[in-house]
Amino acid sequence: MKTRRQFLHNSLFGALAAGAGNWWPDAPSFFERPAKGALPVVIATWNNSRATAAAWKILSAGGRALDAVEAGARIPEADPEDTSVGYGGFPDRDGHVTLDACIMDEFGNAGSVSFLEHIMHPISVARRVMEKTPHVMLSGEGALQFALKEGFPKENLLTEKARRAWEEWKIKSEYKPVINIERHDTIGIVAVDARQRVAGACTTSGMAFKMHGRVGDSPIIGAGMFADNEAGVAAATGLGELVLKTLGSFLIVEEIRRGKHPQKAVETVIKRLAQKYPKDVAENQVGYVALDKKGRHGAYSLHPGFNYALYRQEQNIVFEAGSLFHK
Ligand code: SD4
Repeated sequence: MKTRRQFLHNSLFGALAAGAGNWWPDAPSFFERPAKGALPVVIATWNNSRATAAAWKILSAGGRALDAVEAGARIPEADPEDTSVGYGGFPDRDGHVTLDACIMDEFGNAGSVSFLEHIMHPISVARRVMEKTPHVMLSGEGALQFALKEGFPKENLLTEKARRAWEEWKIKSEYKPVINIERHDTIGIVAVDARQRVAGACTTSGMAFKMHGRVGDSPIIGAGMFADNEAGVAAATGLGELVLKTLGSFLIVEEIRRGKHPQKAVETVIKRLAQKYPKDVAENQVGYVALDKKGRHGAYSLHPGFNYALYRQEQNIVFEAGSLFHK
């Protein structure tokens, strides 16, 4: 008869052996070394090359991917000309600028804020949620109270430009999202540092003139962004409702974990979206950026017009992404 100790030993050994298939061969990038010069690397949605430059400053000095993506995300957050992120973001249909953001580090820690008003840097509040609370997500008034307690200043984020756009929108009050008419939007920024640590951040004022209280994909871990140090990291932009329904960033990282190149992974997920929601994808844009642990990148969207900033090997370049549909 087996002793209890033998039984435990055998079960544990058996479970590890059986489970090995799940956490070893599925994560080839965990073992393979990146090509020389492939790291560090940072990629951001849209023409956010000032953000990738801020991130690169940290990465090229041997810094941590988490610090890099936070520094990058703070650039459009503070830019009054960027009408999709932070200060200067277009308000909801009641005139409130409400912000969503999330962040993840190489340990799988995550922090997020949604429906946050009056704070210029929601990405840094999300990081505080991650580091200073036992929670992942704070929302609305509670997120604001936490931010104020942490010393973030309360500010008016509605610029004159955004207020005028809202006044104009109110004339027709047409509640209809549009495919990226501007060449910038939500920033998703993801990085792998020189020590092969991954991190990601995503921050937005969400859909312009949305319903009051609407929260998109950007603060939702796995939808707007997802990072897993065994595989890679991905982030989304575009119509949050579509990203939410497919947990796109999570799915991309899982495809990478199964051995796909990040480019193939983002293409797979965009195709999945089109198969599942053929009507919705016709008139709406979604785009993704992704990196694997080896520093290889991917970017792809539903429609033409999506671009991304890639900083690697001392070069910061904005590229046009490929798309599933063509003009
Ligand atoms: C959202 N994906 O809130 C974000 C940002 C956005 O067009 O609306 N981009 O849905």
